[in-house]
Amino acid sequence: MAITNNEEYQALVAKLNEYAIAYYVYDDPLVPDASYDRLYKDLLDYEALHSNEILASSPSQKVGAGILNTFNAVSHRVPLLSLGDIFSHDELVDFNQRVENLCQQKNIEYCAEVKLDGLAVSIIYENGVLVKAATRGDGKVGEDITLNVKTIKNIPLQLIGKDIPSYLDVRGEVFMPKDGFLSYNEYAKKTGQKVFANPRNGAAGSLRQQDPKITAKRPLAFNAYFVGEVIGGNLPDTQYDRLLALKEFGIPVNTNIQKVVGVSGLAQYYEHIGSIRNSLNYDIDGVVLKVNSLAKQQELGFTAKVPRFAIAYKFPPQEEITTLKDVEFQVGRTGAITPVARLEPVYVGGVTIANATLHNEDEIKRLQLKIGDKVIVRRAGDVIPQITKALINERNGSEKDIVFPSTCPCCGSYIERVEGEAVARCSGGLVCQAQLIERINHFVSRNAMDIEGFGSKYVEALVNNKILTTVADIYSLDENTLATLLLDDGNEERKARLLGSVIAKKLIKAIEKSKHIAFNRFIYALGIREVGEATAYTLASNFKGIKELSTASCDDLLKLKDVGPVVASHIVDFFKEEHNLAVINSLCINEDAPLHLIELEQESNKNAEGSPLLGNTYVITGTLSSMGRTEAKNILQSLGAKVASSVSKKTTALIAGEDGGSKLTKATELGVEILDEDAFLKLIGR
Ligand code: D41
Repeated sequence: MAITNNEEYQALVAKLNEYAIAYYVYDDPLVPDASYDRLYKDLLDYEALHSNEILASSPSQKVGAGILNTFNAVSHRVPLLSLGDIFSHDELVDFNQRVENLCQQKNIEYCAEVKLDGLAVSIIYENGVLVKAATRGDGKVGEDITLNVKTIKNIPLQLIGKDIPSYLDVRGEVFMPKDGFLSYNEYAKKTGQKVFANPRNGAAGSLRQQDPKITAKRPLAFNAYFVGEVIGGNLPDTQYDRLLALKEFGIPVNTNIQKVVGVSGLAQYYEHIGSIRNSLNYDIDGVVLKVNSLAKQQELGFTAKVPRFAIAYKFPPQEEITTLKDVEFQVGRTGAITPVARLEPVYVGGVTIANATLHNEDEIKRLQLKIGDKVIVRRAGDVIPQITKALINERNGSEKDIVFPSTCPCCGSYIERVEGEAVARCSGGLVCQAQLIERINHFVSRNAMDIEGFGSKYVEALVNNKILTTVADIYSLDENTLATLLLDDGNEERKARLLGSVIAKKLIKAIEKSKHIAFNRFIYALGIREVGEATAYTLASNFKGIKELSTASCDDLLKLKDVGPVVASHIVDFFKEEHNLAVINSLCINEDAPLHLIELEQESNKNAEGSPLLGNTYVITGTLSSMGRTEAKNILQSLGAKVASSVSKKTTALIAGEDGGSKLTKATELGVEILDEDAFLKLIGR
């Protein structure tokens, strides 16, 4: 029964949407699959001939249209809050007590929900049509994932029912059901694609696709749990009834929601959900408890980040017993040597675990671990699995000691362990390949050498192709090498692409620009352990150049304020290492060295009155783009100023980064001088 005109077409779209809601949301199909398929084919036939009439709410739009090159930022009109969490009955009692006190009422009614382990999203419907969907992001600004969300089967593109609001912001969780996760992984294994470690990663990875057609093929689902904002219509005034109202509109809501009263009701719900947890077709990591009355919710309000009217009551982490087969040692990107446990694979909370981190040598000693031991592994949500206990009584005598290596498994350099520190590190500094990418990333970063456009993607490619073997190699890069370098842009669907000559030109220019650099920035760029920007600044203000600094003794360094014995020894050790010196020589000492370091005014030359900022008091607010607030505070203090946390009449000036907030208002009221970031940088002589 082919359709012939737009009126019939619109009716068919509405009908198919209703069928889809009955099937996916109510789990109660109105027609057999074959009938749906026939009607759907009619729809496609019509759309093929009338592409200008295709409705945004047509089910055909669910297969994934368009391509996302980047995910645009979306500002949430009403922020997406996070949830506070609790782990025990005592904390539950406290939570309820607080609510009772603030509402001055006993026997509070709650809406109890399962806590889905997925990703929070906001979906906007205007006059019943899905127009926008965004990730939570930082709560204020998320990413536009509309095209991807539209492909999720149980999300209606068009709402049904009466009294549909003109504007509706639905909050909920996108997740990957367990059955879909398992069958997707089967398929991925067969076709040589990446398998997901758990359903949550599956959901995250699928939502982050740039091609919605890929998202469309992933088994995702959505459950609504809150109304962020509503205009028009008349939604009920309790959380529970609102969720039912959403369901009336065709929006999927979890079936395990329940109204309960008081601590006993909450505790019973928690126990009940805990007991059916494994039989559910989705991962949950606890329950979410919300004061049911919206009026009370408003009365209770929010703390800085989380609502007072709701809490996540999490389940304890899950544990299993398995065997420790071996321990291997990995070199991290910062040189940290981490022991990794290889385990007899074991199923814990729906995920097979074959590896666990052991953190460091102390942890191995604390656990009294031996290879061959039976161990307890624990998985807590998304956290890396851990070994919590060795079952020492179960030993049979064949267990072997774990031997910590004395040299780096990557570069063979000596492994150092600083007294009082748990982490062992490769001393290979600027030469160890395992650390190189991280080192170069830091070296080129904004507050260091500030080589603009030198993204980590390029660094990785250049290191992997052995074009960069130390940071010094940056200055012998040429445009051709860069331009012809094959780069994988990380998109799983696209082939590696050529780094265009445009980017290469820009990069060469940026590298050129970095050749004249203030000494303090260069020191910071070297990535000496625990030498941040403030310490680098102190060093540059007390040593004329790299030669003076590199030959300074611990005693020389200890004379400087805010250089303690640990930092001093890191600095001395760094300049003792010959590999490091060779790199520094070729960067700025040898005759043809590329860098020209700009000397800072020396502390010893500054006027006898001491620092120019002595006696001044500053307050810092907002986000500075050139450094963190702590860094800014350290620098001000190193110049003799005080840094206070709130604005008063005594404040010399307020240093205001982006998004200043209430301190900015206060300073304006009090007539306190306000310095923007540029003025601040000038003040500290940058
Ligand atoms: O199932 C969930 N993961 C869930 C998350 C839920 N059932 N309810 C939630 N309610 C909220 C408030 C009360 C703040 C609207 C939440 C979340 N928030 C949430 N999820 C991630 C961040 C916040």
